[in-house]
Amino acid sequence: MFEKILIANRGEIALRIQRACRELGILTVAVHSTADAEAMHVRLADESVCIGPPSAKESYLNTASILSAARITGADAIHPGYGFLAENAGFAEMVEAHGMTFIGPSPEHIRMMGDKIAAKAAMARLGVPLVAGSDGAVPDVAAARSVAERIGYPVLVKAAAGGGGRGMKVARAEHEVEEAFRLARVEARAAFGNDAVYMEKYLDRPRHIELQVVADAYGEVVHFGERDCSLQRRHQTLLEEAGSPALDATRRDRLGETVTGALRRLGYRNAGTLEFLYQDGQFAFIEMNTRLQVEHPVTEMVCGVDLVREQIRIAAGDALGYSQRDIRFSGHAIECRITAEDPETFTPTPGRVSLYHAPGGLGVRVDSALYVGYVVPPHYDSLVAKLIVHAPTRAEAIGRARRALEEFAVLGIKTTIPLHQQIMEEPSFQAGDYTIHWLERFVASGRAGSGA
Ligand code: MV4
Repeated sequence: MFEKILIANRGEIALRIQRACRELGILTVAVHSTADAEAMHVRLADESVCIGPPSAKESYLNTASILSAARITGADAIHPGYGFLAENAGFAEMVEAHGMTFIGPSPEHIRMMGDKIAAKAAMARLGVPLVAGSDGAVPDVAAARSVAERIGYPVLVKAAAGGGGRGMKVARAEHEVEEAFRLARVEARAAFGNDAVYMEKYLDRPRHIELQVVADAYGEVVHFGERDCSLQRRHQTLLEEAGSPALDATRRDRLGETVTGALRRLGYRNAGTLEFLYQDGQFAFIEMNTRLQVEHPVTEMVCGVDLVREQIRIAAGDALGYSQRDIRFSGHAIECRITAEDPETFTPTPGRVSLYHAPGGLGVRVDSALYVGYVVPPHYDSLVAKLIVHAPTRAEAIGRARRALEEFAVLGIKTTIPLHQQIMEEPSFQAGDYTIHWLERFVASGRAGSGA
């Protein structure tokens, strides 16, 4: 097992990884920008190294600085968390070239899944269902027209290097294809330096459901069920659930079997998440994330597993030591992402936290790096806390979330806590009746306002 892990991240996820390390008896090294000198992840680590100025590019994305920090402190592995360098295949290679272990998949698999065309081709070959679309990259407008003709309108043009919605354009009829194709290409080139695009049939009211997988270095692959991440606005997820209100155990098992079989044949290792669109009872694979995700705690609560511990054990060469039939799903979990934003306008509100009181009690978990007197810096993601509730049924989980949100006190900055409280009161949310468009409409309806 490793003796010392450098955690190349900040905030709640850096703390989350430190906690797993400590329980495994592993020392931790925090890295931080000058803006994060007083941050909780620095205070709680065994050692810390300043790696640069506030801008992420010069600190948390500064590979040279992070690798030297690892060298100097004698770390034998690096955990990247999510975001920043988590899906950077070149960084994973550099870590290994410096004689350390990257806690994640192989650089080859990170690179493959970063190219959405390659990822889809691999999954198609392995029997995972896809949306109807182009067979690989679409070279020009004429080819785009003929794909659209074959699959039917509306269609989406997507960037191969995309994700998060950038470089994605819809065409609802033939006269819109040329513009969609050109805009997607231009946006993709500007955002990713790669203008390859592909096409899919546009699904108009899908849910976003993802499957958590974990694989060891010896071919054992298991899944820990699905998460429903449909409640999002402008590609930022606000709330996640495990399991999905739209699935039953039979559908989950069937999808899980297809996916674990595929990843076994691919030789995938460590944790990963396959993203699907789910509409009219059909799954369509869209992307695979080769990292630990923000919303991993809902899976941990329903499966009773420590996913970060599993990532570390696998990277150290441990066998999983259990198989799919040992995994049980118990109850329902909901995560509310609490960000330092105005709950009505979504404008970031960095500043000093003057009071902080986290909820507790049965089935309540809070992952946060906040404390009284902490100043939320303006330079990074605005996520400041995750409230995770777990209960025997979904209705009880909603009741528990309501109670916990009421107890939660964060003063000095605005947060999205009131918005979460309003969502919990909405009958269609309570019924589990929502798609990826639900939150946008809820916010537009004014029911998310302060007067509701
Ligand atoms: C789609 C889609 C509808 N049809 N693909 C958005 C970002 C990227 N991760 C995939 N995305 C979508 N792909 C087809 N064929 C709708 C979306 C989409 C979406 C997907 C998941 C979560 C939130 C979303 C918000 C808007 C659009």
